[in-house]
Amino acid sequence: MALISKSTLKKRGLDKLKHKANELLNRTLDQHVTLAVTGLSRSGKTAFITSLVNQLINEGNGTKLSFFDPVHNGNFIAAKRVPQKHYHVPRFDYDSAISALTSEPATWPEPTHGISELRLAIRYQPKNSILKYATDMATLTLDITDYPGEWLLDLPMLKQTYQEWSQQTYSLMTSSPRAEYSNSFLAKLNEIDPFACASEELLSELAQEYTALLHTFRHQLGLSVIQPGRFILPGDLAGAPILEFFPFPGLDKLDANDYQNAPDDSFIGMLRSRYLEYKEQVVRKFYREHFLRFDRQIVLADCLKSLNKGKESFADLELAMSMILESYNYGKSGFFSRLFSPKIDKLLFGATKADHVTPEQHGPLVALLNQLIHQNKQHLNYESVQVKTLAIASVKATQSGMSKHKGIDVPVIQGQSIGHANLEESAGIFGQKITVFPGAVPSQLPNDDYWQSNSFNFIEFAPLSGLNKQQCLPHVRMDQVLQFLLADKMI
Ligand SMILES: Nc1nc2c(ncn2[C@@H]2O[C@H](COP(=O)(O)OP(=O)(O)OP(=O)(O)O)[C@@H](O)[C@H]2O)c(=O)[nH]1
Ligand SMILES: [Mg+2]
Repeated sequence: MALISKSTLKKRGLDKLKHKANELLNRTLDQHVTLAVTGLSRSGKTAFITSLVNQLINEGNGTKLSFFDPVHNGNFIAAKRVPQKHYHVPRFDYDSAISALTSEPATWPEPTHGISELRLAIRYQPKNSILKYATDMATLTLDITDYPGEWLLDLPMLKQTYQEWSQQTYSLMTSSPRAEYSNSFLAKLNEIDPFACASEELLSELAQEYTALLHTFRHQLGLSVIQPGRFILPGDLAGAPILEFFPFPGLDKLDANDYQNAPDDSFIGMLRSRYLEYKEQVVRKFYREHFLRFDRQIVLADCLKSLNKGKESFADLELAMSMILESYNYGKSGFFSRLFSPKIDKLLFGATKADHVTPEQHGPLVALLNQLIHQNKQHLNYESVQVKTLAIASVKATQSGMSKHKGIDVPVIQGQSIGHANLEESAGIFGQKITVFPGAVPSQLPNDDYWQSNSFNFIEFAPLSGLNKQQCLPHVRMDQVLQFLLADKMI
């Protein structure tokens, strides 16, 4: 048996001690950010997270993150996926999304329907902070959560009684463009005696009809104000009786005492108690279990699709944005601060799919999104939440250039069409490589004159072909997104 000298033993002991000290140091020095990504359905959340992860894990492989200081200054080392923190939350399916985008032919990732999570460990070399004296490699743990913006639309319900919510929803359902679709449902409700003993079967049937209407508002009319948000994106609550209620007309005309004393098994009693239960078990629970954990938030908005759908769709997006922003409006006097105390310190608004318009339209697109969030944004600034707005394309699907039209140079984009946002106009352009000037984005909230004299030619494009998993996806301003959301944690 070989003898180990005293000095070797001493050295081993010292190494062990050093390793332990380093480990301890790293544990205390390591940074952590919980980043939440939200936006209404189809706003581009999955594409965004996929691109963000792809840019970070492939850094160095043809990456173009010039505006992200850790990369620009050379202190970014590497990023990798690591097991997520919360095992009860579904995993964000990066592999399927990146496989779709890099397959031949390339396709967009499938729609998702609830909350999901992914964790990245980002290694970097501290250069400026106090960390540089202690260690030459630190880790930023980034937890990313994807959740539907529709869930934020429910927040205002927390301060409404069932009666108030019914009245507000009823007035939406009896105005254009919802009225035409809601008439027959509302006529059925008018036939019901609110104090009669409730039939669970009928309640469930009517709730399904109401849910179908919400789907029509969202997908056919392109509207954004959908309440309750879980009805169209139920997650694991699909089919649960807590999602079986709906607004009831004429509650303001009932005798207040009769309404208050309506028994729990009456029609109105049952609707009311499910509404209260929904607020407690679904809305409040989401804020308590998830929202309060978030450090930073990006809200994605597809302004172009709403512009393309027309005046009513755009007005509805405006209303939805103001409802969503209530969740961030938690200054000292805000309604939200009385319920919860969130800790978000940076809030980014992204106008997505900016590659659908020519580059000189990005300025107006940002200006337009700024207008949409204007009032709230000022309030948030005042309350020291740092806010920024950017026009981005998570996965750039077009090339931009110039083309001659009647002897004049016009900016154009080129890509492979997968259809037109207005379905009836899709025929004939499917799968074709097309070159278009899709239209000018108004930099102000559009007025009636705009809607009469302008049209927007928004075409959906397939992802570019020939993309590779080990390379960075083409993008617009994802580096600026990373700079705003992460750079200050990596100095
Ligand atoms: N051209 C272009 N299209 C995009 C981009 N991001 C998203 N899209 C389009 O928008 C669609 C929806 O994107 P997703 O990322 O699935 O949106 P989502 O918000 O996750 O949608 P849900 O999961 O249904 O809520 C895609 O299928 C693409 O057609 C982008 O950067 N550029
Ligand atoms: Mg999704």
